[in-house]
Amino acid sequence: MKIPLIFYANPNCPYAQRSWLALLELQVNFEYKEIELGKDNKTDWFGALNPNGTVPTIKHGETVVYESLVVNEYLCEVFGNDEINLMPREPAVRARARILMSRSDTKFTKIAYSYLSHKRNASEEDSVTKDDQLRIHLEDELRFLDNAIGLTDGYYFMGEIVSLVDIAYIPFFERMSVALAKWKNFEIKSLSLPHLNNWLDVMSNREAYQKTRMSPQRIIELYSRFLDVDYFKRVGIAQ
Ligand SMILES: N[C@@H](CCC(=O)N[C@@H](CS)C(=O)NCC(=O)O)C(=O)O
Repeated sequence: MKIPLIFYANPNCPYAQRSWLALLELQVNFEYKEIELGKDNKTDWFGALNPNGTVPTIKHGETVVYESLVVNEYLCEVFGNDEINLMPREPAVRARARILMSRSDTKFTKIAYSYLSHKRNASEEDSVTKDDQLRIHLEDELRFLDNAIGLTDGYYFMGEIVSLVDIAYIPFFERMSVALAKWKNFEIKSLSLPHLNNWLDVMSNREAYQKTRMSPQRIIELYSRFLDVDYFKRVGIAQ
């Protein structure tokens, strides 16, 4: 008998999207339970599953796992097989995959959301300089990522096969491509980042990704509200 898997998520959450993508790419059967953030995740029953009160969380039989990158490695270990696996086999290559995944949270998202959240005030010289510094920092990070893909023989971060690394980054690129263009006039696609821009095209064509992606209109609607209340600074994703 198959062990049931419940996936607690919210369609607006990029971290939950990571695990949704891993479930789809690994062709796992699961039950999707939508969690209303600020409400369901504050309940005792959800706190008993995940003391951090965050999505994604999964319950696989009696096993509960949370933290998107940890959930995704668990899914690979349990459901990956010789045909479909989202982690490389070689320990050295696995280590590189983990370094890149960790970087998506410790560097890329922080840098991108800090730039997006910075309110430029053209009348203040300092503010203009700060905005430029944040943009340059982001451009450097994007170049690093472009170079990381360029080091491999394939279109993906780990080479020819899609992996958890691609899955860790794509939900944030989805949001940033739209939000930075709208609020910062910053178009990732117009930069000379051949590997990264090719990766964005290749990822956009994946069936699993197409099932999980948010429309540009929805991103703008949601992020307008978030930026109005300085949400990204409040939750610590932006500095
Ligand atoms: N580090 C966590 C971050 C997850 C996270 O922050 N999720 C947000 C939604 S995008 C959440 O559940 N927030 C709780 C809340 O809004 O109350 C992960 O990778 O899973």
